[in-house]
Amino acid sequence: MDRTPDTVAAVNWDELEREAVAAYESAASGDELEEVHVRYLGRKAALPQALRGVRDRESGMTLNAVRRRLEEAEEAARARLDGGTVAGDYDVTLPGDAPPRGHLHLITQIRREVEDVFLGLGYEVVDGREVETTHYNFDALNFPDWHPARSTGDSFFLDDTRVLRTETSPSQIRTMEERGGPPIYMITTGRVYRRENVDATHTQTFHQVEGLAVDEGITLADLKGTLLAFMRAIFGPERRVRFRTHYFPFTEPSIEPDVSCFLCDGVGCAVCKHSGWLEMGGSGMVDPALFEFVDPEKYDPEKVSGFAFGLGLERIALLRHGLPDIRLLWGNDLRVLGQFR
Ligand code: FA5
Repeated sequence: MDRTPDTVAAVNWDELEREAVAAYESAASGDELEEVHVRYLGRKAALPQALRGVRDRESGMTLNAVRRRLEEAEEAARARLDGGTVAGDYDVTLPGDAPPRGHLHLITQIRREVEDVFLGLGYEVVDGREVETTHYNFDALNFPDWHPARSTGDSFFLDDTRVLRTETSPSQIRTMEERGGPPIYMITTGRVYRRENVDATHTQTFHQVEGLAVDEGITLADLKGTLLAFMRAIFGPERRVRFRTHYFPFTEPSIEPDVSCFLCDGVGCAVCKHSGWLEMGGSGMVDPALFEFVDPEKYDPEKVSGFAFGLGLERIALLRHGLPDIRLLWGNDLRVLGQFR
C-alpha cells in the first residue's frame, strides 16, 4: 500500500524551492521576510505539512533537504536585513568591547624624553651595540688589566674577546673612530649588562644614556652646565646640581653629579635618605689617553678636549616617580606599568 500522502506527490518540490529561495532573496523588510517564512516554512505551509505526513525514508530525506535549504535562505535573508545579526545572537552594528590599548613602557618614555632634551641642546643620537669586544668595552676605555669588570664574576662574556657591554661608554670610542675629528656632540641610549646581585636598586640588565662632547675649548664648566640643563628638564626647573669627585678609567678628572631632591628640595626626606641629594651617575673630562688611543692626529690632545657622562635610565624613573624597587619596572605587572601612560 502506498502510504505517501497526496501532498508529497502533488507538489513539485524543485519548483517550490526555487520560488521560496527567490522570495527570501527579494524580501526587502522584516515584515516581508516574516510573510515569506509563513508562506514556506510556517506551520500550515505545504512543506512542513508534507513532512509531518511522510512515512517513507526517501521522501523524508528529499523534503528535509529542501527544508534545510529554505532555512539557509531564510538565515541569509535575515543576516542581510538585520545588517549582520546572525541567528539573533548578537548585533555586529553595536559598539564592541574595545581591546585593551597598550602604551610605551616607562623606560621607553624616559629614553625618548632624554633624547628630546639632548636633541634640543644640539646633540645627535647614535646607535651602539650590545655585544661588544673586550677591546672597545675595556682596552680602549683605559681599563687596567686588574679591573674587576674584566672578570667573569662581574660581566657576561660570550667568549674570550666578546662581552655583553657593561656600560654604554664603548660608543664614545666607536663614535670618535667613525668621525674624522671634532666637533662631536652625541648621546646614545640602550641596554647594558652586569653580573650583579639583584636588589631594589640593581638589575642585571638595565639602561644607560651616554653623552660625549668633543671640541676645542671644552671645559668642566660646560659639563656642569649641560648636566644642570638636563636635570632641570627631567626633574624640574628648580633643581640644583652638585658634583663629587670620583674615579673612572676613561675620564680625568671624574665627577659624579647629584641632583637636589625633587621631593623635599634639598631639605631631606626618605627618597634622598635625608641628604637632600640624589646620585645620578658618572661623568668627567675625556681622558687624553682616549684621544691618543683613537687617533692623536684627528684628536690632538693639546688642542681638543671633551666631556662624557653616563646615567642610569631606571634610576631616573625610580627617583622621578618615587618607585621603591627597580624590579617593579620589569615585573610586567600592569597595575604598576599602567600608571605611566
Ligand atoms: C658607568 O657606567 C660609567 N660608564 C658612567 C660614565 C660615563 C662615567 C661617561 C664617566 C663618563 P656607573 O657604573 O656608576 O658608571 O653607572 C652609571 C649609572 O648606571 C649608575 O649611576 C646607575 O644609575 C646605573 N646603574 C649602574 N649599575 C646598575 C644596575 N645594576 N642596575 C640599575 N642601574 C645601574
